[in-house]
Amino acid sequence: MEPKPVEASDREELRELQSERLRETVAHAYENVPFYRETLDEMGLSPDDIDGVEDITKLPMTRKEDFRDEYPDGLFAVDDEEVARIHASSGTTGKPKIVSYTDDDLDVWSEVVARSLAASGAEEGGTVQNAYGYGLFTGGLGLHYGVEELGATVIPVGSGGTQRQVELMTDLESDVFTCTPSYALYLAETAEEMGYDPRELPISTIIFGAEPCTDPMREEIEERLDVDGIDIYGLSEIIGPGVSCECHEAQNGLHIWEDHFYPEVVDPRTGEPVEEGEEGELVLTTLTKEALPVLRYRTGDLTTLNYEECECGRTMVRMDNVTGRADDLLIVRGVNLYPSEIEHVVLDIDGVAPHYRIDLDKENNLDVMELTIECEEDLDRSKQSLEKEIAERLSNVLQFTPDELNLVDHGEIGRSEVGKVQRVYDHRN
Ligand code: DLL
Repeated sequence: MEPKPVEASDREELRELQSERLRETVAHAYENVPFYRETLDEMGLSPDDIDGVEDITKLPMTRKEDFRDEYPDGLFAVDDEEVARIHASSGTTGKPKIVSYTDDDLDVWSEVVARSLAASGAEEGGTVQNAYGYGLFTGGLGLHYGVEELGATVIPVGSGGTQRQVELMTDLESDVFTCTPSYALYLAETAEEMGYDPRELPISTIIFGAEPCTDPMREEIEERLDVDGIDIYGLSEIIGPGVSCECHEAQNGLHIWEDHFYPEVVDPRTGEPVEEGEEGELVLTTLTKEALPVLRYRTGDLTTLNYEECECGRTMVRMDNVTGRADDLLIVRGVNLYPSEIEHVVLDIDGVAPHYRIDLDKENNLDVMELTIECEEDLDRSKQSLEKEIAERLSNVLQFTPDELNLVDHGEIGRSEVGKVQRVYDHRN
């Protein structure tokens, strides 16, 4: 499907629209959210000081802790009667972040997810099988209403029940499957165990998100299931899935729907904007949210913005796929490492299956890291040679060798059918 006109806006016109919406958002937040009013007052800033997006860096940043401190509804900008829906995002610790939507917010959400689906190649009249969890998690219902908005058929299976997923997609000829990247691999394994050839399943596109997916992992998904793997990104605090999505034409960066979300990239240590094209932490401002306007939200996600024209015709900026978060950084005996860097090196090696876990511990006050990796089912080389290659590559590329490297057989690392995959287990505290 052709992009909607707004997706291919003239960038000057887009900037004007963003500026107008930013002014409205700041005024709305100031008038209706005591947290923002107090913060702006303390900074000696009035909404009138914000003329347009060029002034955005004057505004305060919002952090995850602010959601926790204002739990449950301190950041809401509308009365209870106007809230049409609540979702929540659970962190590993503490209270969940509660997020809310008015009817208009839900319309915007459906619209941006429908755009994402269209960008992925999904079509009106097609069939989308949705395997994101329904409930407080934004994945299930977020995708669901986007599919309806697109005019496709949604099969609301939700997460888990993998054999049933396989049977349903075969019987109902689903074209598109939506799930986390780790679940896409689990689907392939389950289909194989059931006697299907995963490449022969009817789905031609998998729209994956909610957790990081490195390039080798994406290749594995595309190869094993013979699909286009399309990355969709989003977070509850901003709206849910549908902040940005790849187009199937380029599959090279996720178009951010900039008429609703204003992106910046900052240095995660200082919060200062980075040079254009440099990597840093994504900061997002909502431009149209009513129930929960959010100014300059520190997402924690690391990315780069690319303003070059895209072959699909969309002019909206592309963000690099997110393979790490600023707080994912592992510091092991002073060496800084991201789990995604390890994944990148390891999954590129022949014989390695895309399942691994990292365990961190302390021994005699020293950090120790144990890396456990699964071998492919039909491993056609010796485990010793594989182990040697993994250790050498890690040492060459990352100047790092795990204290313990375990190669285990296919299926030995637990799979999770629901929720987000966990690969790092830090037992140090
Ligand atoms: O995960 C929303 C979502 C649902 C996105 C379904 C895509 C598909 P939260 O549970 O609030 O919302 O988690 C948001 O998940 O800050 C990222 O760290 C991570 N994340 C989301 N999408 C991606 C992605 C949903 N495509 C947090 N790649 C975000 C990497 C992602 N990380």
